Amino acid sequence: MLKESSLYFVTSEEYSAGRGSAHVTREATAGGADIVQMREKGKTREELLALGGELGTLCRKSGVIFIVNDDPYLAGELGADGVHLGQEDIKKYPAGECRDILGEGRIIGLSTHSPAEFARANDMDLDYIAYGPVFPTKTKNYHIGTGDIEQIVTSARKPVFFIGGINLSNIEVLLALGCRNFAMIREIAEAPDVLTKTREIKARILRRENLGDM
Ligand code: 3NM
Repeated sequence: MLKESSLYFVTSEEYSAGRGSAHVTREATAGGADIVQMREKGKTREELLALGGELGTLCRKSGVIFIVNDDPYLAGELGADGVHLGQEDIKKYPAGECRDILGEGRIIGLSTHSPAEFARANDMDLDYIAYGPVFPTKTKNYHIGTGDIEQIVTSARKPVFFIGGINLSNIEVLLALGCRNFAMIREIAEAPDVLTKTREIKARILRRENLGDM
């Protein structure tokens, strides 16, 4: 289900310029986002169930993978394609337990924030790993830079989604280092024209794929 090169949109109503996440997600999926993660820190479980129902339906209609942040039970209740865990979440819900909760064939992803965390995740029963924040971002008070990325790319045994402060201009640095999968909030959610911006980012990622590994 996960592709060789892909664009992963992470929702955040806080950074959506006054628009709802369902609206922004509809535009992002129309523009070519391959994966959508519902990540809404300020919402109650009830609100997440309502929004998640809406996002799940529109992702299914457009053949987009739908992931729920933090909570495998919520992901299961929503019939999502998978769950994305942070370093604290996975202590509470180890990957095997998530598979029991979610059932066969579901996707489990984990955030990592250093080469050491990445190396541990590389040995776990996960479907993908997120690595970041690569560049400065509003949602974290630090970033880890690009120094270790080549080593991350060459050692990875599953798809790696680079995240944190990525935009249409600095993505060039990551593409040149061999990165193929990218996750973003603000570059997409804050865009005045979400559809066009998503389409531009996706085209840039796929152009890299078409050029091969030269
Ligand atoms: N997780 P933006 S960075 C949600 O490094 C999140 O694990 C990160 O938002 C991590 O694209 C990040 O606006 C924020 O920088 C991504």
